[in-house]
Amino acid sequence: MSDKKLETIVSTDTMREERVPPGQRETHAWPVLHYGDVPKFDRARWDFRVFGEVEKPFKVNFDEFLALPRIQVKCDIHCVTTWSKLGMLWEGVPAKYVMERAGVKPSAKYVLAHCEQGFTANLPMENFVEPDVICALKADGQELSPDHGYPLRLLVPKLYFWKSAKWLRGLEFLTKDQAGFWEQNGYHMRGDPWTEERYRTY
Ligand SMILES: Nc1nc2c(c(=O)[nH]1)N[C@H]1C(S)=C(S)[C@@H](COP(=O)(O)O)O[C@H]1N2
Ligand SMILES: [Mo]
Repeated sequence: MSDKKLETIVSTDTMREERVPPGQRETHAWPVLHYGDVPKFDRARWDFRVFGEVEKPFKVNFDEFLALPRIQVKCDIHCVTTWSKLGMLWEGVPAKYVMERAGVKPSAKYVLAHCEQGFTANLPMENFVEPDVICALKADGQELSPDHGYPLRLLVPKLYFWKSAKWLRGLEFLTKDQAGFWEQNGYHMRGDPWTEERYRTY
């Protein structure tokens, strides 16, 4: 399948006059940041689960996941440790596809991303439904490297990059917000870089 045939969504933040949010600096490198070890990928045991406040929970294996519809997303990323990387091109399965296939209930107000080794990240539904949110398999034309989340990570370009959970294995829809790993450790429940929602104040 040629990349040229994929629809490309341009994240609205890349159209701002000032691309770098307050307190951030542009980097051209792509630093690696995470807690713990890089998990080994076990293709035979890997699955991706969508569950919680949905009409039709589902589970797919790796080959089935690779066959799902994809889009490309042009966006910037902003790490809370103050680096921003501009103009990336990502590829993956749109959040919209996941929501439609699972039949997300109106009662779903939050999303919890579940990853290898029990890592989690939470975000409000209103941020998850943005058209630039994908379950990403590729960045800048390459499969993700093990360090950057191979084979799959969440990509939420308009929130701080810690919400873009690496080694993603599932998405849970929730009625009530539930703090993920970094959120339990003091980071913000939403994490909007433009208003510097870096830390929890409650
Ligand atoms: N599974 C997992 N995903 C994670 C993290 C983590 O600790 N575990 N850290 C987050 C943080 S704090 C950041 S800044 C980004 C960094 O992604 P990168 O290493 O690809 O730059 O991954 C996010 N995703
Ligand atoms: Mo981070």
